[in-house]
Amino acid sequence: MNALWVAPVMPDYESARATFSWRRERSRLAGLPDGGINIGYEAVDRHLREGHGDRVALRCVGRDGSVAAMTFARLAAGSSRFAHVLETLGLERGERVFTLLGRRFELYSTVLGTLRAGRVLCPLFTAFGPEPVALRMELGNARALVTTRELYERKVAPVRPRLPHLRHVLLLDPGADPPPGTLSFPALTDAAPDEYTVQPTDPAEPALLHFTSGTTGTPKGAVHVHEAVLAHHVTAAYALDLHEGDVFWCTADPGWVTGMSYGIIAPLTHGVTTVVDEGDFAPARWYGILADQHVTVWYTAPTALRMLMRAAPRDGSAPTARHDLSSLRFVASVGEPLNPEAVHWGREALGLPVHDTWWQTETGAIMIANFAADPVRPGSMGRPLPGVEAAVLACGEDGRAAVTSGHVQILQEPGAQGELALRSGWPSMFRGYLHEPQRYEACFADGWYLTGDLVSRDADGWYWFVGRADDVIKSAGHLIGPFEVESALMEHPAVAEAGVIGRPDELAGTIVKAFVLPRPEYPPDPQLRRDVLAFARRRLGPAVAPREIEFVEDLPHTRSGKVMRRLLRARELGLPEGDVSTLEAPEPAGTARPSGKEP
Ligand code: 6R9
Repeated sequence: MNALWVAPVMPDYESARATFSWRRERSRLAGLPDGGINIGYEAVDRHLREGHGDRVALRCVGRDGSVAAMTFARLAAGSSRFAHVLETLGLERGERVFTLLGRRFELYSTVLGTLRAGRVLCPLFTAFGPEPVALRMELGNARALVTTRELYERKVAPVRPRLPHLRHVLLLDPGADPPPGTLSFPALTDAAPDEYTVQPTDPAEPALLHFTSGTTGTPKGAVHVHEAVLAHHVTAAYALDLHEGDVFWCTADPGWVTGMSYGIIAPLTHGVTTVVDEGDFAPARWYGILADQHVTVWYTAPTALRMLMRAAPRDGSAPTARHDLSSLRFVASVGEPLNPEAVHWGREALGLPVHDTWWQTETGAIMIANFAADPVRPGSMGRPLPGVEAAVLACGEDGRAAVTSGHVQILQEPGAQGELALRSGWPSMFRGYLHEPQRYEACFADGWYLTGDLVSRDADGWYWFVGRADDVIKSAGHLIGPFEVESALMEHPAVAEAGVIGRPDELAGTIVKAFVLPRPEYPPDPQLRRDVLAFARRRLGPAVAPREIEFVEDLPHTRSGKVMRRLLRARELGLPEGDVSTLEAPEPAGTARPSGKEP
């Protein structure tokens, strides 16, 4: 043993920031032998090149509790086969492969095979209904889809006529009588060679497409490029404290950006073991995984923590009394405000503080965090990571950063509230919204990316989340666009118009509530409410559909005809109504508008 060896020590925040440069960090990546950067290569090939193919990449925990370990070598072989399949099927570089899959080994081989082959991957939520699935595949021009038979039959087959460009549907479990127009994933991959050479990849080549929700219009397709992997890798070290030998568990759904950046990419680039839970949330199951898999670093969400808090045993005993959580070293949270109670609970129940991390689909990687080496400040999101420059910008009347002659105003005063902005130019910054260059441009001003979140910064530089500057709803960590929900509701024959808001909820943070103006011929009774709720759930899926519906006699509109969700929300919460100068005169009860859809 080398007597001079010392454990790597996390640098303190100030010195890490002072010496940081993205260009220098690039040496942490392996880089392709023939040039460029490829996410799939960094996640898989580099470990084989470095002689670590026999390390365990994934430990898949089945619904029945069975555990299957996959080495990096097996992951390389599985993803190589899928990369060959894409080429055999004739997919061109840059064309899009969609997944509608839960966490399982084939998800990893599909994602990594797609990235290694230079095709673009777009993950969808399995909790989406047919409507959100179809809309995203239409917008994203999906060429291939990998899913299961059950999900295909329920969510894709009914909308397939809308998807003429969807050439190949690969089913993991086609069965003896496969549905027409589908291919067998196992048959195709079994027949493919298990070695694949990643071609030179331009660091600025598109790699991932993630749909996220805005206030108006269709979902936004955020495009990410291969060099994003540098930010995935570096932030996992700084904000999640990932080190060689760790067992990492990220509970995020693979349809969400967190499930991709930190559920798949970042831990693999570090060569650590990732726990893949194929089952659903249940407190005993989760504690069991933490204990039995000897998880060392755990990345989860406030809603999950609140559910665990609620499930605490009545006798007041800590979960550590039943489950050995002694391997757990680091806990982090993302996606919604982390209430101080959850931080305190973590300290008491798990014996560790919970580190908050803030980021967005658009930022691709963690930007602000209770830095791994720092003591946690409960209630604060933390400070900008090394390589990230943040600011609080003064807002105008509309509640968004005010831009005057192309310039923004940075608020220096501690505690002042404004819009959170990030100096543009980090590697995982999104490079466009699909088909919407203007919407993309509108996110930037004066060299800053405007996040749409309201924050304040204290005298020591810690950031505190205040709320969103727009109407987008965050429920159980997932963004929901009110417009998408309103449009689906209005497809119901009884609905003349709808306005959708987020209502605070103890468990999910926020739930979706819809105010519905029924058509005059439909009496607004409990039966209609149940009917509209069920209709929305079928169309949108449980992740997006409203949980509550209130029938109203009119909805407040702006003079330009948009439903004033802000006012609905203020009324619901008993808040001051604020500026209502653009409010239109109320309509006579029951007057149906021709369409509440925006232009
Ligand atoms: C990764 C992810 C982004 C929005 C973001 C903000 C909210 C995320 C948060 C948080 C308070 C945190 N958000 N992290 N709010 N504290 N630590 O969540 O991406 O789904 O695009 O959502 O989520 O409002 O703007 P995405």
